[in-house]
Amino acid sequence: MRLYLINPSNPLVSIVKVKESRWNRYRVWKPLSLMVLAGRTPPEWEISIVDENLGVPDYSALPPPDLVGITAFTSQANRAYEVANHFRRLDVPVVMGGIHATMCVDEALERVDAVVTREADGIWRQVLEDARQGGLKRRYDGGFADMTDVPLARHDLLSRGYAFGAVQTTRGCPLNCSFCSVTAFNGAHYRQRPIPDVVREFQSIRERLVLVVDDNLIGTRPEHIARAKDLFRALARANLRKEWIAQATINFADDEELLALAAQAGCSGVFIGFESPSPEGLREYGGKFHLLKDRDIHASVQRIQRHNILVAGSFIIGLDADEPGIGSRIAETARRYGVDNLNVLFLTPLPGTRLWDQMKSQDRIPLNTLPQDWKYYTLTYPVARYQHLSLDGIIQEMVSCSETFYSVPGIFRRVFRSFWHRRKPWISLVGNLSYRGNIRLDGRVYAGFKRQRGDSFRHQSNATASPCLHQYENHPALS
Ligand code: B12
Ligand code: SF4
Repeated sequence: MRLYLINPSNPLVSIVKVKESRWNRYRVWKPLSLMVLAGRTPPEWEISIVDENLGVPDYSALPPPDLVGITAFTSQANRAYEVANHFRRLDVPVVMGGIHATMCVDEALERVDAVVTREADGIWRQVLEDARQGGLKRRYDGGFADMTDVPLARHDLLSRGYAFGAVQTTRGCPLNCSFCSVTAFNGAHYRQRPIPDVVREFQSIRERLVLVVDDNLIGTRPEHIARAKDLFRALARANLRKEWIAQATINFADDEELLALAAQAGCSGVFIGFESPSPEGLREYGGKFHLLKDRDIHASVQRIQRHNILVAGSFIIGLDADEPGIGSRIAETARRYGVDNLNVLFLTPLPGTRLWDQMKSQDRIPLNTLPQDWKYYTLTYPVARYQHLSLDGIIQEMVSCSETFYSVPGIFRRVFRSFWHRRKPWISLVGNLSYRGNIRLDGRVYAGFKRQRGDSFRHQSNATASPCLHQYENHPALS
């Protein structure tokens, strides 16, 4: 039995940029979901993982499979349906899973043979068995996986072309920020994989650099932090000779032992979501409000950096509190915090989030020709109507933010600082140049976006109901 597991490209994101800027090799990441599914697939299936972000193959030249599994974030949904259509025309059954199919079940069911909602670890073998017997059901629900039952991902199946390997150690997030899909998808309960499994999986990764995909590697409660310390001790003992980066909340800075253990375990950088430079902005959307308010963030960032760990700060532009001037305000705030890299994203109503419901009810989502418009839901396009910023205005704020933070003197200052403190100046340089290189590309991309979709922002929408279901918003795990 032959199985293709496909990660569809989003032509508007990395694929174009990878070709245009070689630094972006460091920003293409492995589709871990498919490697995890492969780890749960019985040996009678011959598996190929296709990551279209590295190049779209000529599917008709490949041997026809018995089953196709497609993953998709919302931004990839449109391409996912094109790929599904290709295989269904050949009578090959197509199963779709992942975040988008979960949040938009009905839309996906119209375009594929079966949908698996939520985490598929526990149900994937059943899906394969049904497919083998020709009895695929229309819909499966994996629920929340038992973390002792998450298989070791098949890292051997995607071994070339990436700068980073990928691993997951926890799922779920209790903070439930209104713009984020994680709590709705993975639940509010913070679940941790057994440490020996994580160490074994790290050992099976060939790349020296690894992305830990957890939404928050350290968690927020004392027992989470204690587990993170145990994990770091185990990774350090295993002497992996790897460097890894992860996402964490700012409370990472509050425990010197945690920081020291993370550094010993190979942590070389963390992404931290600061979301907004203003308390009003934070209060508006943040489950993180209480972690950030009244904190000396510059001192917290410095404490992390003292352990030779780079800090990339992430902000959102387009909150209701954001007024003209927000772009340079974010750049200035990030400079003041002393972060090594800055990543700013447009506030985007993703299906299944509270923000989606709110903006939808206020008729603030003009990009609603679905599924076609999903390709713009990359957080790098302004897809909504923003309270105090027009389409041109918000784009201008984004450009001015990038130009201010990634100015040549700004880059020089940060890289020199990393060099002076012996804090991975090369990584800092590559990161900064990669972002700077994208400013020019982004300008072209925004111009194209305005040409193609600018009109939608000028009329009030007459949208019909969205095909997305929000069936998990009242799930017990969220209460
Ligand atoms: C790592 C990551 C990335 C990596 C992507 C690596 C990759 N190629 O997969 C990078 C940094 C590149 C990235 C980029 C983006 N990301 Co991202 N990312 C994540 C993160 C943190 C973890 C994903 C992961 O690897 N999980 C581990 C695997 C094992 O879990 P999983 O993917 O959920 O897979 C399980 C199930 O979903 C299911 N499943 C998944 N696929 C399939 C397929 C089949 C056939 C079946 C049966 C089951 C199945 O089974 C798996 C095992 O249980 C998630 C947050 C999260 N918790 O999901 C956000 C998340 C997926 N990203 C998100 C977003 C918005 C983006 C961006 C659009 C925005 C941006 N600019 O950063 C871009 C999109 C790029 C693109 N290609 O279009 C949103 C997606 C929301 C949505 N509705 O689409 C999430 C949920 C975060 C959030 N804040 O809401 N991301
Ligand atoms: S803390 Fe991060 S993962 Fe958790 S809900 Fe907020 S944005 Fe999402």
